[in-house]
Amino acid sequence: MSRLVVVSNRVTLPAKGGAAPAGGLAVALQAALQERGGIWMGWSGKSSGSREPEPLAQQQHGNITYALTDLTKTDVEEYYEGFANRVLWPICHYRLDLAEYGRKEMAGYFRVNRFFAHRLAPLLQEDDVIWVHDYHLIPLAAELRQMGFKNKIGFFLHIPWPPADVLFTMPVHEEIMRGLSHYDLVGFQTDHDLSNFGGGLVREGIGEALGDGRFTSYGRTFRGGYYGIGIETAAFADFARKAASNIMVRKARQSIEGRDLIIGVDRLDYSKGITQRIDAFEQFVKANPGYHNKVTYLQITPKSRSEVPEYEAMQRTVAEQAGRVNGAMGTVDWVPIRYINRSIGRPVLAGLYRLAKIGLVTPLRDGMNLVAKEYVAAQDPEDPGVLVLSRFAGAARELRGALLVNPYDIEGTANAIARGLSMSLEERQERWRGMMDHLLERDVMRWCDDFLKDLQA
Ligand code: GDG
Repeated sequence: MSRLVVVSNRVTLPAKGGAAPAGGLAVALQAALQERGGIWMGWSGKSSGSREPEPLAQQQHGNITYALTDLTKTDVEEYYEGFANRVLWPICHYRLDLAEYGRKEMAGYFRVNRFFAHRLAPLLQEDDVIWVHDYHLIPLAAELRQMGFKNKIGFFLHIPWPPADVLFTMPVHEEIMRGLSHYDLVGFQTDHDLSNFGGGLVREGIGEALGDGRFTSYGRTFRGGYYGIGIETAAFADFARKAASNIMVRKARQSIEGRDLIIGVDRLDYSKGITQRIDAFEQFVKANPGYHNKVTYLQITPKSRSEVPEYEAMQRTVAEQAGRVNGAMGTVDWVPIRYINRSIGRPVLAGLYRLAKIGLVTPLRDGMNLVAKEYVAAQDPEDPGVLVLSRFAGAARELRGALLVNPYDIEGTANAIARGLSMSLEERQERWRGMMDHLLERDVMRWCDDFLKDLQA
């Protein structure tokens, strides 16, 4: 089997004591590489003022060699904060209104991709299979091809791919589409994203769909497919069962004192629909006075991308909103919303998922959403909770046993919460079983195997 080389913007070194890091990409890739062995290359997260890069730092952990490169402050501002997070992220999440174009940032994005290619090149062997991850690195294959590399190179996009009408508002859409054509395989999370990609290509006359998942554009032929990312289902289920005796989880159980727990877990991001979700919870409590003092909504929201102004503003908005709802609805012995604005440990998270009667996962747009899958995997088969899931998450195309909601429809989401809390045990078990079977079959290793099999074919 050929050696695997994974490239992603950030490389997350394994946490001490085997604890998994926050962030879906890191959780999935560590599991995949550990099994196969290989190199994981990316940005160290460090930036310096100097133009001269330090030598590429390498570390070995188990089967994985981690190769880390530093970037300059300008690189980070232009490539990462500027183009990746203020153009590609909002555009791919259908937020034209939030995209901020600047020539400097666009040039920086392509420049840093070239830099990545030059850093990676000395590590590559002729028959390595290269797997590039996510929107930060779309032009990487084109750069490697220009340097003469003929290796199999695959690309997987973790976030949604928008329809042409949205994508083509971006001044450099042509370069981005051309960049994708240099891969041998371009993978998306869902059939929906793939059809947005193929549809855009054909409609704008820059390529053709040859059938059988093959496309041709810019003089190259490549394959497109969809590979919904999974989790380590069996391990996570086991982890959650054991977490029930975790001291923090026991404290949490005591502190909710027989009330029903509703849980939301998201990086602080406008794509996750957190403000709409708090509105929906408020609406649910208002419309169901019987639940006053009978329910606790726990929202765990680690800070994210605080250097980007929209994220900084959102941090204030969510904190104020949770405070306002608690002020208006709380009583001397009841705090309706518990809002935690930092990351919590993975065992505690797993135990809290299992404790919660409702997993409330309502992004406005999401590539997949691993929280939805983790919530299902963590449930007690004898008494499972209900997943309330946005129809605009990739996960909604797989988890048919969820109560699907439109997160923009506040009353609809409030009604789904009420329906979930009063659902019979029999219906909960039936819905859960179907979802769990799916997650066991299509776990993260299967995702990895399917993608690599198609890439190597
Ligand atoms: C991108 C795409 C796609 C969250 N808070 C804590 C914590 N987490 C962990 C969760 C989960 C991960 O972070 C979040 O993954 P998601 O998939 O929900 O979302 P993104 O970070 O936006 O990921 C997404 C994913 O890539 C994979 O392809 O599904 O659509 O946007 O694993 O558990 N973990 C801990 N404490 C926290 O407070 N320990």
